[in-house]
Amino acid sequence: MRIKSALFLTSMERLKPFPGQGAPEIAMAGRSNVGKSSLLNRLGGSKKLARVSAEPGKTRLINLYSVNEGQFLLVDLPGYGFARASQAEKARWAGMIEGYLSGSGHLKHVLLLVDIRHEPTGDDCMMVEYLRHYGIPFTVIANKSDKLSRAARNRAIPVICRALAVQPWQVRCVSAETGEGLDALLDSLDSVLSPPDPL
Ligand SMILES: Nc1nc2c(ncn2[C@@H]2O[C@H](COP(=O)(O)OP(=O)(O)OP(=O)(O)O)[C@@H](O)[C@H]2O)c(=O)[nH]1
Ligand SMILES: [Mg+2]
Repeated sequence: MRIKSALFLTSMERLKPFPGQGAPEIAMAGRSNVGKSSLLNRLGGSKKLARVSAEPGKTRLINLYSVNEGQFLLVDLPGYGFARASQAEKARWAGMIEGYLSGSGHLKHVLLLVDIRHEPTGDDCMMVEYLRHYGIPFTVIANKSDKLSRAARNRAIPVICRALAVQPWQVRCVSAETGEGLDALLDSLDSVLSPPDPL
């Protein structure tokens, strides 16, 4: 698939009805600073769609973007595991993320981003358990592949698979910085958005 247009639709602290609701949704989840907003900008073809920052904790609301004039919505979620946040803030974020994931009737798939250089954390494992519990299909996106050599990537993927109890085919190596792996990721979204008819 090709993304021809992506437009900011709305921001919300908790799920509520919004204009444009009803299109299939693909959400980006992951720890703070793994590159969710960067990936969204890269996919949408504009650095100005979502705010990116070297400081963790940049995205603090659920941000929705309409792709290809409503073909589907990309949802940029606040990052979890932000060490400097207060307990109250962490609880508020968890409520926001869980409220969205469990409450959206239109969520088709979650792109669960991790930083390819780091072993997934307990928070990542909890997110995977949560997605499994609610039966939400997901793909693990190992972002920042530009930071590692090919040999180091090949060592990193099994570590990610083991930590999250996923198979290698459930992990995609990408770089929001260079665009590597994104054409294949977009192609895989075709089948997410229009699953084959049952036999
Ligand atoms: N080298 C490299 N840097 C990246 C890549 N993706 C993101 N970054 C950098 O990582 C930092 C965090 O990126 P964001 O997109 O703001 O991360 P986020 O996951 O949205 O963070 P929160 O909004 O805090 O949850 C920024 O400095 C980005 O430039 C990548 O593929 N390669
Ligand atoms: Mg962000």
